[in-house]
Amino acid sequence: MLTLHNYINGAWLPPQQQQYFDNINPATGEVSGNIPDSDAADIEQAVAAAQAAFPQWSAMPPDMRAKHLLQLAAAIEHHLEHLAAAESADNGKPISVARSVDIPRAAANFRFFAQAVTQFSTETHHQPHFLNYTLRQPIGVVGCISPWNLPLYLFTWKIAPALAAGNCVVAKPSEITPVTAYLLSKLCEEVAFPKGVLNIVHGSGARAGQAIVEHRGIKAISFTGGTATGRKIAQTAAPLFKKISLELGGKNPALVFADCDFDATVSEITRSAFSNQGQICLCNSRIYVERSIYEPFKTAFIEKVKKLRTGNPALPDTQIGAVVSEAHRDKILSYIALAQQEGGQVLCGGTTATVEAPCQNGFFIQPTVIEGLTTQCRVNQEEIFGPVVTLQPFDTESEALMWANSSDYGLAATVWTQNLERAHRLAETLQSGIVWVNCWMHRDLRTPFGGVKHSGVGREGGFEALRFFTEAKNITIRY
Ligand code: TXE
Repeated sequence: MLTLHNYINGAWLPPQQQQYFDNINPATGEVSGNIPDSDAADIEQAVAAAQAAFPQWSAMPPDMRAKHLLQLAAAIEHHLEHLAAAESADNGKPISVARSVDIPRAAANFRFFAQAVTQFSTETHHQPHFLNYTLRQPIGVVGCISPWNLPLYLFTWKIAPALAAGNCVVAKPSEITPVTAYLLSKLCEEVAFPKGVLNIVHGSGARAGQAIVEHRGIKAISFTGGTATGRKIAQTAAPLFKKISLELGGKNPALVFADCDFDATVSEITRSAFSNQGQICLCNSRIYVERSIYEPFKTAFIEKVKKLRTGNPALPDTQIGAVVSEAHRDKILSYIALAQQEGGQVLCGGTTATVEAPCQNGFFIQPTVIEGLTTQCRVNQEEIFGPVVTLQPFDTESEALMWANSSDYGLAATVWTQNLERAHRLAETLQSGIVWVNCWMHRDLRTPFGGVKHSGVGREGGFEALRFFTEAKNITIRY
């Protein structure tokens, strides 16, 4: 049993109200620890620590700040095995995924933004006798709120640019998967990270999260999570004139054309549909296939999906682990039931999966493929965020495009074709922040990352993130 503490001003503190809730291991259903149920008083303490640390941290030359971030990156790499095991146990994801994706990416986030800030430059604009230049100054104390699907990966994706840009941070990981954020606080001590610069407070969204968004000393909020939560955060932050960056849900289409590289496409779509049990905002959940290859695609895809190994996430050859919680499992199952009511046929999966001890009470769902639904039905419009995808045949490119765009979401779309003109045409017209052609989730940390429509506001990644976490100040000199 691991009892977590808040990390404030370089010290580990219990929540002031001394209240905790249970942390549940989703693969076993058992209680694995206690999580502080922090409230506004704990956030107040964290903000005070961050404000006190700000003058020194923000005045530090970028390469010195970078040095501290690089030390954290190295510490994450040094403890990769321990962090990966903790992430897998906390989230239910296969250990192989935590080891090869989540934890390496957390280190890469710190390393990338450490380097980026040393290359971050500002603009000058010249007129006769006047020189305008722009300062990009850190905002002050900022709030970072992250979700449970890629816990340390997304937590550090926000914290790293915020710190690199010279801000001090009050951060809250998801209360469903808080352990690796807690372990990160231990690494801060190991590398003598300056006290008060990064403060990590644990607790629920309604109490601790809401207190971060409401606190007047916190000048910007970077959030990743559900669209409904994003709306609530925007409502709270707008009258306080806070900067916000919201990375929200997705209902991502895959457009598969008859001229695609068939085998590679079937393999990649299996990955894009079911990686991390479908719990990545970038996963493809609506798969549109050109009618002439619909039947062969369906057969090959189902065959591949049936071969995915669902099991104990701690075992090295498991490909599909547990979904994150009992409540989330039930939500996903309710969408599978809804699909049947809406006229869909389940081609594979469709129920919970039985996994042997010690995972007999865990929250497992078989990878599920459904056909026979219309684009407009709820299952094809609402984010399920689990191992459930739909297949639908299309006749023309314009029909596929119309269906792809007929969603409130617009995060990431994929296009599978060997026709270069078509690829460019669709890349331009898909309503989506990201379009991948013949690939999925290929990430370059320098690129803008984020969605349109209900998938979010603002962009993360590269200099976009450093711009978000700074205020531009224009200075004009007459000479
Ligand atoms: O996320 P929440 P939930 C989607 C997915 C999922 C749904 C709900 O469809 O089923 O969202 O998931 C904090 N003020 N995504 O409820 O609530 C919360 O404590 C401030 C997509 O688990 O959005 C956590 O740290 N903070 C997504 C974080 O917000 C608040 C990944 C995210 O939790 C808050 C996860 C409040 N009022 C879920 N309420 C993606 N885009 O990748 C909650 N939080």
